Amino acid sequence: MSQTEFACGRFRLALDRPLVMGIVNVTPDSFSDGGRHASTAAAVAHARRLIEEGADILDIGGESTRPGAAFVPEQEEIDRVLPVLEALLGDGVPLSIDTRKPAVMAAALAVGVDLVNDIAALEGDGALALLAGHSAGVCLMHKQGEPQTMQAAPVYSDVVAEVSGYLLERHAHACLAGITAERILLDPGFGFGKNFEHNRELFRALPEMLAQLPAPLLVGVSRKRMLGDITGRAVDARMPASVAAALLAALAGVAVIRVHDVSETVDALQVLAALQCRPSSIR
Ligand code: 8Y4
Repeated sequence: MSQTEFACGRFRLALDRPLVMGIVNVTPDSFSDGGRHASTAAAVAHARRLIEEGADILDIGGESTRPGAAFVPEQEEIDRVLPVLEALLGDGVPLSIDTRKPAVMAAALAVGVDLVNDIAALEGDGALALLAGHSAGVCLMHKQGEPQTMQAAPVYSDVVAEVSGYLLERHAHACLAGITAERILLDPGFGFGKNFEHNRELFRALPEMLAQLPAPLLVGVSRKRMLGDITGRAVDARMPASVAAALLAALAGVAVIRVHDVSETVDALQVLAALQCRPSSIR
């Protein structure tokens, strides 16, 4: 039986349709006015627009994981994201914190964040125990290597087996630590230490991964390079490709789709739900 609900903090989300997670990046302030008002206000305004567009979850991050991005000290990351979380806690939408630093997770959990989206799958010191003491959901993601260097020369003998094996192992660790299974999402981590062929193999294997793994899946391909590899488009022209990929992920049975373009993705998923057809041989 596949899971019908995902428990995360204040919410129990029904999994009878794919959920849309909207991306909110909190960018650093220029400090020209000595304060943090501008970046907080911009992130909160963007988040509220995504809610109006139909986002089911907001994923709030204060550290860029793109190759070449500068390291963000943990207090700086906390100072960026906490005011945004606090401003949005009354908006009625589950809030996710995108971080791999346990200190940032702790600060976000203390103010009531509903989900921890960790690209390091709670491998950080104390992260598993920290989450075990809260009711927040967790997303455990696979990556190979570290964001700075992971795209140099990723190597797998069987990418689907290795990613699935890792996710199964992190799921078991989380459960043993006391995080209940209903709170866990798994994510193959598209683009994180994977070349185009690796990403393609993983994407095409989503239905079998879903059948074999013990938790619902989250997928993030929005605007990523794999879509540039396919279409030849620059990052700011990858919305249609991102919507197409989101639709395919939904068809495969993915539970949560992490996207920049919420309005367009929600429209596409509504069309899918209304008009989805299959060959009559399947029924
Ligand atoms: C353009 C825009 C090009 C964004 C690249 C990117 C995932 C994630 C990221 C993911 C989960 C990104 C935080 C990378 N990707 N979390 N985070 N799954 N769970 N790159 O696939 O968006 S950041």
